[in-house]
Amino acid sequence: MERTLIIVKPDAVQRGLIGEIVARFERRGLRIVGMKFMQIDRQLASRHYAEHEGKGFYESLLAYITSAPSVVMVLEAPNAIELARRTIGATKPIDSPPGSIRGDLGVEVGRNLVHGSDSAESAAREIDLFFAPEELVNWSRDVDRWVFE
Ligand code: DAT
Ligand code: MG
Repeated sequence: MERTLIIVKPDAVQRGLIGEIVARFERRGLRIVGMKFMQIDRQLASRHYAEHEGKGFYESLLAYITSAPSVVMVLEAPNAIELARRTIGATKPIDSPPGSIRGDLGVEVGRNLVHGSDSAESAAREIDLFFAPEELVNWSRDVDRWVFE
């Protein structure tokens, strides 16, 4: 089992797309083990996006992610990180195929709706940033045997 951190970003929340986006991960079969509604502050945002510090888009990225509430969640499945990244699409909506979240719902890279961890190391780091261990629920679904082999 693998875990990944997903953020339904402020533009998606403002556009009323929380349900649409969560439903895509749910329908795909990923199991939700943590979820919260929060406004990310600058300190947390700068830690989350530390790898992008110094890049041209860094300041606008922090302004965007802190501008309004987000939904942050941890999803679980075999290969959850790659599954979620493919469900999300490419970084730029214009490069994202129809059927992906960014390909169906997005226009601009600075309003790309959703974040997903890009590696096992990032996932561990990001989950630890956003969730205390007791906020994550270890559980199984009755349907798991029809989703996971
Ligand atoms: P991803 O969100 O697909 O993992 P990333 O980690 O490379 O992409 O970048 C984080 C966010 O920063 C991305 O979702 C949008 C923004 N961003 C990335 N590259 C950008 C660029 N060239 N111009 C503007 N914003 C960019
Ligand atoms: Mg990234």
